[in-house]
Amino acid sequence: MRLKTSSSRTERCLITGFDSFGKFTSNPSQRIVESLPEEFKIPRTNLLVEVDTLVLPTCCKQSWRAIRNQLSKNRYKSLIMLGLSGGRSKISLERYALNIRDYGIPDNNGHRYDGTPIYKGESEALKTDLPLTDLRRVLRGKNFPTEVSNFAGSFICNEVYYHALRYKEETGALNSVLFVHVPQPKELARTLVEAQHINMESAKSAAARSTKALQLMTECVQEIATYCSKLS
Ligand code: PCA
Repeated sequence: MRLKTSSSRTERCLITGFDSFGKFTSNPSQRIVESLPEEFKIPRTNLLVEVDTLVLPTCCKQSWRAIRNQLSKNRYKSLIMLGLSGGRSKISLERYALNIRDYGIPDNNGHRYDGTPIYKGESEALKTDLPLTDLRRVLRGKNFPTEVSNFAGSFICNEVYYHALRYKEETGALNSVLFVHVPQPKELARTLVEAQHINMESAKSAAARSTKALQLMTECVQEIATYCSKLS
């Protein structure tokens, strides 16, 4: 049940993850969205954030269709999309989406593209207007290992990001749009151990460390939703 006091202001946020794809048997972005609370209050404010989530099929057609359909149902202030980037060791705030489909592997429905535009004749790249270096400062200040990335790849994550930034430009409907690539929990755990992160002290086994890393990513996503919800 969603609770609301009369003096609180509510901001809606849509947060999406992807199902497993390619050689990956699970996708941390899915596990993160499944662990997020339905709503949370931002401390020391009267702001309540309502969180809707979607787990998207890793398919060029179905993924954006599902997001657009959900966007048409409610007035969202923020759209935060998550996806796995296998090779990374930190949480990446993506700055750009490219107008390109250049898949190294087929998507989950067998679609494959080799360097074709998503929208013919449109901008080569779109950029989020969120102040990413400030967001990174805030997140690092809370001990989340975060980086700004200038390349979201050329597969489905890049593609939904391009669609979403274009949708924001065309409709003006969203205040914030951001794509966040997350690492594998065990990679983030390694980063946290190397940084002697306080969260890792009590985790003795590799499995316990991965669980902690996943929890930390979920908290980080909540911080990103907080940041976006506070922006005017
Ligand atoms: N990562 C892929 C697609 C789904 C996901 O989680 C990507 O980076 O495009």
